[in-house]
Amino acid sequence: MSKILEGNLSNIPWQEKPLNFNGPIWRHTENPIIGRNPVEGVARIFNSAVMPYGDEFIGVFRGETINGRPHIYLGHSKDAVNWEFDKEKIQFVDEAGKPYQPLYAYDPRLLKIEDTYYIIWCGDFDGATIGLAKTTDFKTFTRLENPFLPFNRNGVLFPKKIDGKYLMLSRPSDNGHTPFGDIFLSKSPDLKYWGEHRIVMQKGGSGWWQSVKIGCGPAPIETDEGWLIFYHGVTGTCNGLVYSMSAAILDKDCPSKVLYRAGSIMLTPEEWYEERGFVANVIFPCATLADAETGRIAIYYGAADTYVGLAYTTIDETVKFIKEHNELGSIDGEEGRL
Ligand code: BMA
Repeated sequence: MSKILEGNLSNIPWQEKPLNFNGPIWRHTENPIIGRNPVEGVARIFNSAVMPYGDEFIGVFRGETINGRPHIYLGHSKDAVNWEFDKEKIQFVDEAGKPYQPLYAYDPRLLKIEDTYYIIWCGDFDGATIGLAKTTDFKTFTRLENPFLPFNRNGVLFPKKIDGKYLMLSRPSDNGHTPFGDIFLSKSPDLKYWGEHRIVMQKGGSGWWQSVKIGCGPAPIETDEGWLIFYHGVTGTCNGLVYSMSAAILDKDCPSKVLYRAGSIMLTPEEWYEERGFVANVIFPCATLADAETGRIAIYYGAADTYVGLAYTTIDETVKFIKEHNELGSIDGEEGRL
């Protein structure tokens, strides 16, 4: 039996694994939970992140506006399944309180470190890179310095400092649809100056599903095995890229070291809302809600760059799958300093 170390969340969405279903992750039966045209002026919501907030839930949502640019919208929910969205995108300010709006912002992640919530996204800085903002009340959103130079995507902060430092996973990339990409770790004493960069894991492996690139998904979950990360892996076909999801466990104290990594897919596009949409064949996880007491994990993922899907697993199912399919790449088990 494996354990999630923190956070009892008895009210997260949950459905039991269907009988005769063999996979480690099963879909919510009423998927997609967010359909097309969810808000006036927003054509699609996908690749989004949610968190508990008080007795309810809050989320930051990638809203693709009707002129094609993505921005981040705030959403509220009592049950984390049915969501209501603000009509206006989130308005960011700088540390002096002046408006400081990203030109675009996509694939947000959301997490809490100590008493502060952080939103991380991919935005413009003369090219795509990671944007970062903080809030304590979900009313004022203060943008911080951009952590990295372009080009970078899939920035994900750890929910806890290690040895007094903030940690961020990211995926250095290019100015297009990036035909490469590995996951790196960087550290910061203050969320402003980033360094001590390490490589965590590379694309590839004996399977082909993660042969083009990989990128971290939801914020890491602290477990008694180490840090559990769900991540996307991308393969190339003659009809374009296919995004699937799997998971790995990183060392508790030195998370650039991979302890176990599934060499096979946990969830891949199979349903109509994953195979059909603005970009077909995409499963792109950005958030989880986890309950330490029961070990239940609800996973939120973007489907076909068009919808939000919800899926379920447990810490035991996930750890068992990772260990049974364990396949470490050549540098995975190292600290990654090279
Ligand atoms: C990636 C990102 C994601 C998107 C995916 C599939 O490069 O832009 O936002 O879901 O491509 O189109």
